[in-house]
Amino acid sequence: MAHFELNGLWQLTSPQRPDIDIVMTLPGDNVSALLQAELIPNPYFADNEAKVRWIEQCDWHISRQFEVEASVLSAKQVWMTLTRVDTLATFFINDEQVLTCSNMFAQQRVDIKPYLTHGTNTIRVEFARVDLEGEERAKNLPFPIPSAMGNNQIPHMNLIRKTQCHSGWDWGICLMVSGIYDPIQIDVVNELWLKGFSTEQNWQADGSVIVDVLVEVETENQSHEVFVELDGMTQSMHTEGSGHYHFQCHVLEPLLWWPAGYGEANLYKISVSCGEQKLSRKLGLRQLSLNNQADEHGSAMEFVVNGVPINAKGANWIPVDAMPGRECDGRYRNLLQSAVDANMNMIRVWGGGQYESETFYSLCDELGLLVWQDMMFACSLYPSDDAFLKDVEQELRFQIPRLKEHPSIALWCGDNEVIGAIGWYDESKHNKVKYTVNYDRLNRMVEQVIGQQDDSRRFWPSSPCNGELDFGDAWHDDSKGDMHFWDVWHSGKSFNAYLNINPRFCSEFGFQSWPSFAETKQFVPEQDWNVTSPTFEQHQKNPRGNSIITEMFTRYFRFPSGFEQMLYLSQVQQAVAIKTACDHWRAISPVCRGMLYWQLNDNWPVSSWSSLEYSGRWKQLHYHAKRFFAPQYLVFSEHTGKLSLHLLNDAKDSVDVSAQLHWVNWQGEVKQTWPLEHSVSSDSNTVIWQLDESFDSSELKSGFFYVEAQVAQDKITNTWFSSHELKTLPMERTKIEVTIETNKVTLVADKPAFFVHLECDTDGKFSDSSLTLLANKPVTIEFLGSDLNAMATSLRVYHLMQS
Ligand code: BMA
Repeated sequence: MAHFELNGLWQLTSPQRPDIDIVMTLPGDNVSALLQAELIPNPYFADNEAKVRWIEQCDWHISRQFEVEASVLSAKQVWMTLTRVDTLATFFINDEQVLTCSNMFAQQRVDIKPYLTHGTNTIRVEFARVDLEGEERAKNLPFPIPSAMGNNQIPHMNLIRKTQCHSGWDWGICLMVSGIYDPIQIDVVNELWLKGFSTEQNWQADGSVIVDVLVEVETENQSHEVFVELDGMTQSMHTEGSGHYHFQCHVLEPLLWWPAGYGEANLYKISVSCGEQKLSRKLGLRQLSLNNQADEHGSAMEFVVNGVPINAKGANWIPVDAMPGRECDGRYRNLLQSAVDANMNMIRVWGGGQYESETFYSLCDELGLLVWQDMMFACSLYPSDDAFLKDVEQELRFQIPRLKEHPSIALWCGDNEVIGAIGWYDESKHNKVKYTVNYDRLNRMVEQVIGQQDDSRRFWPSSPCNGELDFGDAWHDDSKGDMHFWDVWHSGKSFNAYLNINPRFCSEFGFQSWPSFAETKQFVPEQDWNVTSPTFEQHQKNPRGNSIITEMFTRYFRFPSGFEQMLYLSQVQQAVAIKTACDHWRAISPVCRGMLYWQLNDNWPVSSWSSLEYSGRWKQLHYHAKRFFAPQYLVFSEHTGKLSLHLLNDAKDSVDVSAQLHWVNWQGEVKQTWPLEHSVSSDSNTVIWQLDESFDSSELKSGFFYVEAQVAQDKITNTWFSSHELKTLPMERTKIEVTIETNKVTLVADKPAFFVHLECDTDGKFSDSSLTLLANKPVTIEFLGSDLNAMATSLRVYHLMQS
């Protein structure tokens, strides 16, 4: 069986723009192609977004030629397989219509043999306007289905199965891209086609696992020998004709797959072969369940892997790039590696984006990142008529079997915030019963179809959600289910609001920052280096965003002295906000078993809630996350009424920790030290110190607590201030001496310095940053990048008192 792909160079044209005839690379998108051909300015630079919006008002055609040999024409069938076709696309081969696509998330397969001729063939794809189709569909609805116009700049996107944030979001540029983002696969089938295989794990009481393998073969009734290879064992079977063939492989002592921080993410290679055809994949052997048992606090929301309850720590994921043609393997790896480097073990694939590429899930498998997988619905209401349900069912019948093979997938979640959205729109607010039934028709179908494809994982109706058929307020009810807590950012409450809730699992909470100065230089012309400039306002999609950041400065900090310091301080503020939440929720462990902040990444350079900038650069929050998500962590908390130091150990083994707690005044004198030696068991939360009466609490404003500990290779530190209002604390002015030797940067401060942050204009992160420096205690930080010279010449060291 021959196999080829129709990737590479195509021609891009538009009937509305006869002047355009350029090259477009597949997999790829039309906007990237126009940019590459220099027909548009970079949409990510300055306020260029508006200058490229004409693209969405055109139809786009792509075409190429390919050669077909006689052997292809004599084959039984020639199958073309399409995935991630964005979105309303009609395919023609040699001017004959072959198929139409209208769901970016579905797979299409068609036998193209009847359309092929010997020699040169032409394939053409015509992409139609999604906005017009949306309007058409809206006219034919039995009742209005409101869409997320606060986020989307184009109405009725909810009626079309396309990545919802393509038309903009409260962090997203509106680029109504078209294109094809996976290779176009052509399979030339003769008498045999090894179509695919799926696996199921049946765990035995003795800890072994029987892997059931179902192999799909299509053949002209000949008999064949099929082989399945796993863990050094090979099974074979004689097959007669087309069908599904069942194999069983018994793995007696499985090396388990563990999430990051709990053990190795062991993977086995499994291969299925028949004749010359071979399919392989990686398999992770693990048991996973979701515990929702009622308890004294409400009911649990706890993932259990291989019998071990997991403290899920991580962030929400949005698409890598608003121009999907730029989503290359290297960028996926870089972002996901950064997640693991910050001690994350769970990523939520958010419903306004896309079912991700194979690259994404394979990396999560490899890195030990659990995946909370939303279905692709977000913040809008959605139809429940037969045509729409059928459309969605088709996508699930492709996506679920594909994704369920990945050990990283932990949960199927129905949507993002669609239950909540029933209460947001006038139409539905005033007719809740009708819209709730409408919601449930779609949600129920999604649940049923998922259940038919995979009964090994739980279905969770929505995020946030208090539980099955519970349409309560999961933005505020912290007793059950997963919560989205937005009272601080969107409702303007103080950081203390994080301390007033004890969520069982917080799957969204976030705080924005501006991009770093290094990032800013990449997309903001110098005359716009000002937070109210046209560029900055164009790159802030949350209408009150810049005001919230600035207003919060006035609550907590002394006002920054200029543009660069404003950028820096916005990232301090973001880190403090999210750390406040995570520190508290870790201190109440195991009540809270999950925290996924909004959001990990950016899909273009923008002011947002992300901890990684568009370039992949770590914001200060990301350095803090590395500390506050560490499996072993020391955290200060007052939730018991007394200032306490908790030692957290999330790992499944016990650990010995030897820590030093210091009380230090602003001048830098260490006034008191408590040596703390502890051996703590697995999955534990232990109070190892409390502030007692011997300490004069009226002194608390005269300094800060600083704790440091060594656990194996890792250093844990934490700093405690008596107030979030850092502006009220009489910190001293500090001078920091910086010396650079090759990739090592040594910092010495003459007084304590806080949020000491290193930034440079070249790629690469630092081994630590946004940290506390004690007086006259040198700290050496490594630069983890390649261009040492560029680092040394552009290095800037920021700290709080300098801002
Ligand atoms: C959440 C998300 C996104 C949004 C974010 C910030 O609720 O689901 O829709 O970007 O809030 O507002």
